[in-house]
Amino acid sequence: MKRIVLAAALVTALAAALPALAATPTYKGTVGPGFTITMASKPTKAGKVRLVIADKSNAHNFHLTGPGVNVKTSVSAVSASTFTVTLKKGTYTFICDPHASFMKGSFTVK
Ligand SMILES: [Cu+2]
Repeated sequence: MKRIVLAAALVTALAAALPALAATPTYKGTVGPGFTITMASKPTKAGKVRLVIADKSNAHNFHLTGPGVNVKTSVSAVSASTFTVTLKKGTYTFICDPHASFMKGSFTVK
């Protein structure tokens, strides 16, 4: 009987932990192939997020900076990259480094 209670407790603990692991929200960013840089949707809450970046040009990159975060793709490569970052309260900016004056965007985390 004790064993059954223990097993039930373990299942309950796993069931509680799994959704938390699976719940890392994913956000998609795209740069290129033209002179565009976008995020399909933007994070608004602090915490861990997964960024899936499609860098579709060898003339542009996707560079995200903000509190505690500085990740980027290569300018010279066409790539698909995934970054897991922890966002804090503040403003984050994503740019293409060679064309930062006009290829840019931002979002604010509260
Ligand atoms: Cu660019």
